[in-house]
Amino acid sequence: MIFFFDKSFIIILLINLLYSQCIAENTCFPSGFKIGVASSAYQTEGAWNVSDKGINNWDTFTHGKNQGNSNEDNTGDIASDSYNKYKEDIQIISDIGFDYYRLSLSWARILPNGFANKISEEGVQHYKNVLDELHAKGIEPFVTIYHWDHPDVLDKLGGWTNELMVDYFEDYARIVFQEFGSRVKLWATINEPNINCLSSYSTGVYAPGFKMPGIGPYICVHNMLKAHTRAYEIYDEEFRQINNGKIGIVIAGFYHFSVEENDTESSDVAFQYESGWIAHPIFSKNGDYPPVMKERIGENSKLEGYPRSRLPEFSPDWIQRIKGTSDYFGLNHYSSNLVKSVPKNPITGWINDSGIVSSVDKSWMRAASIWLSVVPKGFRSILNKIKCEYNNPPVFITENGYSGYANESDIQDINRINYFYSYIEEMLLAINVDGCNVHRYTAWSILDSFEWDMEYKERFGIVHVDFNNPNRTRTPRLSASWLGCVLNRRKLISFDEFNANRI
Ligand SMILES: *[C@@H]1O[C@H](CO)[C@@H](O)[C@H](O)[C@H]1NC(C)=O
Ligand SMILES: *[C@@H]1O[C@H](CO)[C@@H](O)[C@H](O)[C@H]1NC(C)=O
Ligand SMILES: *[C@@H]1O[C@H](CO)[C@@H](O)[C@H](O)[C@H]1NC(C)=O
Ligand SMILES: *[C@@H]1O[C@H](CO)[C@@H](O)[C@H](O)[C@H]1NC(C)=O
Ligand SMILES: CC(=O)N[C@H]1CO[C@H](CO)[C@@H](O)[C@@H]1O
Repeated sequence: MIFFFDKSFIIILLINLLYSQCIAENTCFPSGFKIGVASSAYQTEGAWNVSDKGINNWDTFTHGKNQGNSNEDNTGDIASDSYNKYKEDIQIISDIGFDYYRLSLSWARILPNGFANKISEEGVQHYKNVLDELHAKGIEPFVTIYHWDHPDVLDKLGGWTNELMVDYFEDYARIVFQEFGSRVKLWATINEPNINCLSSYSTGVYAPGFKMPGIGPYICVHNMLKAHTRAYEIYDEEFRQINNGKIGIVIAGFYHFSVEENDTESSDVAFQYESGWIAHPIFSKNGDYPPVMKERIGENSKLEGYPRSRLPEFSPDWIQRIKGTSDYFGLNHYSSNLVKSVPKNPITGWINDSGIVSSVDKSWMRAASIWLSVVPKGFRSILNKIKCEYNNPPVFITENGYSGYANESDIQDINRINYFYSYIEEMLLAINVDGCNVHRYTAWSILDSFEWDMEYKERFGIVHVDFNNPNRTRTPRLSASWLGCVLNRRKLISFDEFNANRI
């Protein structure tokens, strides 16, 4: 029994004991689990007209609201000024102790003409500086190639409703891999195609502001799925061997709870119309759009007299090509809702193309954003849905966060800490109890920033930004220091425990 006195054996025993204790308490992250924080280019950078940067879709859209004038109050012209203050931001990220930083690139800063015939040296150099600064601080960059901003000239050509956007995106992606491939090991192609396409081409609250419900969003997602696939293929064929990184897509997903207890269908149908719209073509065994979308949109289109479905069809070749083009499932999850099935009406067909109506439970606490109810248990549910639907793929949580009001002084953001705590707790149950394959967790967002149609009215930052001060002064909120404590201990820590250890 000599081995019993072996030091390393006793250490392993101790580690196992501690590990089983933290599993029992559901406070520990799996070994190798990484925690990061995110932002996006248009929301934070500002510097809309520096050097030879081209005008992008959001410059045009926001300036249009001001009769063509620049105005820092409701545009991203200055935003959080991160273009100029990136070193300060990276220092803050490093001080909190994050493992990685998810940021996006401004297409118009890199390709001012929109096309690949001219690369901006200054634009490329800016991002090399940012990436070098991250590496110098030991922070891993996680780069989103497209987070909703593109050169305005491409919008003049129809934006994402123009199928040639697939080629333009391919050219842009190749340049991005060439320029930054040695500095970046983790890529996301496109952020939330469903939200982007619905807001840009159905409700019209995002650039370019078109209202073409039932048509625009389906074409937009169709082209984005192809563009994503081309970028994935290029990385695979031309860069993976040299750069040895990972590349995937970021998908938005609520969890949808059925209102009626006997309803076994509506939760799944709602999932298919939201996350499944993007995920089914990429992650399912058979590929292509979810069968329920093809059926119901086809039926509605027929009733409406269209000669073909408003949901475009993929050729068998594209179905095969799109399948499997993601090294991880990037999930942006914030909230949940309640859903109910409505039977097909023989004359008007499926309501909302889906046969689903949604609502929220009035008892749920709401953040500043009208769409953001606090429903932590939905996080565990959607992780289990992804596990079951797509055979437990590796999942990276690419966004999760809570919005406060701009008019509230909220440096002591206890609501945000409670949100993070309760959501991370449910994520850990999904991992430690249910066996969901989650590898990363990304808090949204590092800074207060331009919140798209909500401008500066909602604040997601764990760091406050003073937009009335030309210096855009940064002040870390309490949630930044709580997350710092979680990172330091590598353990989910309650607010009380955190508070007791503060001076
Ligand atoms: C850039 O835009 C700002 C307004 O946001 C304006 O004051 C400035 O003159 C512009 N700079 C250049 C180089 O056009
Ligand atoms: C569930 O039960 C309610 C009330 O009995 C009924 O009206 C409804 O049609 C049922 N729904 C389903 C999906 O079976
Ligand atoms: C802040 O604005 C929101 C929405 O306009 C409002 O409901 C809330 O009462 C305001 N809070 C304060 C402290 O003024
Ligand atoms: C902005 O920062 C500069 C340099 O740190 C400082 O001198 C100036 O007072 C600040 N301005 C405001 C309005 O805080
Ligand atoms: C998301 C969406 O389009 N919801 C609509 C579903 O249908 C009902 C009834 O027509 C509308 O009120 C919703 O806006």
